[in-house]
Amino acid sequence: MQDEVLEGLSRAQKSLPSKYFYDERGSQLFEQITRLEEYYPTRTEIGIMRANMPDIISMIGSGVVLVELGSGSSYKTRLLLDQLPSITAYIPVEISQNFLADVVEQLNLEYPELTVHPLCTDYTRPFELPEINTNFSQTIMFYPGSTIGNFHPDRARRFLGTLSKTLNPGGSMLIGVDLIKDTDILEAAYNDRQGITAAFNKNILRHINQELGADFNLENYRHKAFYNQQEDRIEMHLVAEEKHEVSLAGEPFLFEEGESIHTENSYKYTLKKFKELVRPWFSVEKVWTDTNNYFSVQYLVKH
Ligand code: AVJ
Repeated sequence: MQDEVLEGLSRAQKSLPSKYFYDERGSQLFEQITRLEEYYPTRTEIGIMRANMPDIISMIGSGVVLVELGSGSSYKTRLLLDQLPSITAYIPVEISQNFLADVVEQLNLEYPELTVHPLCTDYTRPFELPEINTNFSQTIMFYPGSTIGNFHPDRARRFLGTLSKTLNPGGSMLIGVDLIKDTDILEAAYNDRQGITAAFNKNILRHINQELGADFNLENYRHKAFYNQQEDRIEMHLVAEEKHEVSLAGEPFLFEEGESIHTENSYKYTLKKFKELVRPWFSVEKVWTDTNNYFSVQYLVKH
């Protein structure tokens, strides 16, 4: 973490990896974001899944191993677990040991029949799935929330390529992908009136203070989020309100007034562009969207 943070803060455009939003407080704040009026992705994705569940279930089939990338405790996971007729095993892949342990405990209580094989790892690096001794028909990866949007498209393509190597041919992926839409709607989703997204953005500095002993003063920064139309992405930044210095690992970092730290990209896609992105590894077998075409849930099959 220290290497990545030092590297990001040493660039001409200072930046921080967005995965460091998610300490305990960050995860709570994100949870609050998902319930905001302005933040359409979560409720739209859930709506798409609920409206198309029979279709989704029939695409997935029975006797599968379900692998979920990231937090496995969500409402969306339960939608699948409740509806899939027979599932051989469920593998939540999650970097936080504590969080993973809670998920497993909770699922064991709620789904006593379900075989859960947790895997504690950073899923953005190559990993191997635990060996399953029971027969299963296919492996299906579940990657909801448009988290894929945090990667630059080139990285997203390489990342999906790495994931596809852990799948057999015919293995599949159920993925949530946020779509390009009116700029006002996009920008409102990342600039909520209650300031929850601003608190979430600033929390990355608190997390770094706590973990690496930096001395960021959160009050020196203001939240900024806007849609970059050339790059098809929402950018989040923390903008220094005045000139100041921050020290981290014995190194000083100078901030000019108005200088920003780029904390997150959230890429938005057209269906066509996403199809081209995955083409080296996956065929898009099915796309479900909402009536506004705000969001998509896609069923990809490895070829
Ligand atoms: C969890 C990465 C999908 O990009 O919309 C929400 C994170 N950032 N509000 C997104 C986020 C600001 C979110 N993802």
